[in-house]
Amino acid sequence: MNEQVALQVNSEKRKRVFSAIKPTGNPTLGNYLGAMKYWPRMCETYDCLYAVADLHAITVAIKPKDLRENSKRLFALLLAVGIDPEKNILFMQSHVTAHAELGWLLNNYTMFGEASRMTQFKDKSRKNPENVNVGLFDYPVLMAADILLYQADIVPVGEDQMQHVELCRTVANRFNNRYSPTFTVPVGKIPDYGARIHSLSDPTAKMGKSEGDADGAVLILDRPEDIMRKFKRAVTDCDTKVHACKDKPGITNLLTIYASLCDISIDKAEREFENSDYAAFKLRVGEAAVETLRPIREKYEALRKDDKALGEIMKQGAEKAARSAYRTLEKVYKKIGFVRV
Ligand code: AQP
Repeated sequence: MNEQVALQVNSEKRKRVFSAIKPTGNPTLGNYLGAMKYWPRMCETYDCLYAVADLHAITVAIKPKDLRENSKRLFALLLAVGIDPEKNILFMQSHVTAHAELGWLLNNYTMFGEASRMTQFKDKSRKNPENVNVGLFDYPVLMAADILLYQADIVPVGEDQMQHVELCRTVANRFNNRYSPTFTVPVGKIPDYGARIHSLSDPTAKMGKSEGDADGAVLILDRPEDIMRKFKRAVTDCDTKVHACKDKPGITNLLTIYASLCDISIDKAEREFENSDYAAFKLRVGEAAVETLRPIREKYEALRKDDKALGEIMKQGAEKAARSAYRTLEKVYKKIGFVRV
């Protein structure tokens, strides 16, 4: 086997990764530690596709100018965290219309009861009772379409999205069993640390980007002084020991953040702070966040100076993604029995 053929065979065996993030607000440290941080490294082992899930963003009310700005900002941030568009396929979901098409088709293979059980739907409906729209309910089906279009093997996600990946597996298996093997049934992969980062002001709640939790959510693009202020104010408890356990959600959250920022275990983080008081501990976690996020913010600011170049990267990414997506979509149409000409 010559070298070129060997390389090709090798690359054919590589598993495929797909993940996405929706441009609903300003991305947080939770989004970074639960997902984005791991994405750039994965292309060393896998074929990776990453999307800005803009179609998902309209399941909550959003102004046109915010959707536009959030989408560009998130796309630039994904580049700034290190996703190389030459080694990964990075694109805007709405630029590949196959997502909406497969989403509709898969609605017919998803049971109402299954979609009704999704915790995120229940949570978001409770928080926004005035806008419980069908899109919000259908979100996990569109997410299944996102993943299945690319025959992804692995879906890196934070803990909150695992239930949606399970639904995707159910739908894929149902379709494969009804017709014949069509979709790769993916597995969800959550990081060892950082799978669920909580709010700094309410450590029982998730750190979310669209919750309006000004002091509780650290933004990836926050200025260092704002990051430090948020960590200094982080809710702890009336004990003094820096130790992770269920009775100390604030300290546990801060230890999780620190361990994840420094790529160390929680045990190691606990040992590092065994002689520290809470104030010194919070200061150090804040500094670690500043050190990690500063180069990302700087790279982001440089990228945003040229939105035209950003648009070109989006275009090229969508072209590459579309090749794979329409192959799957065509297969699905044929299996169901649509006339294709
Ligand atoms: N707090 C978090 N801890 C760990 N991981 C998180 N993720 C989100 N929040 C945390 C992970 O980030 C990825 C992209 O998320 P998304 O924007 O597609 O959806 P989401 O989970 O609904 O994120 P948000 O920030 O909470 O957005 P809003 O507030 O708009 O709903 C996912 O892999 C997610 O697990």
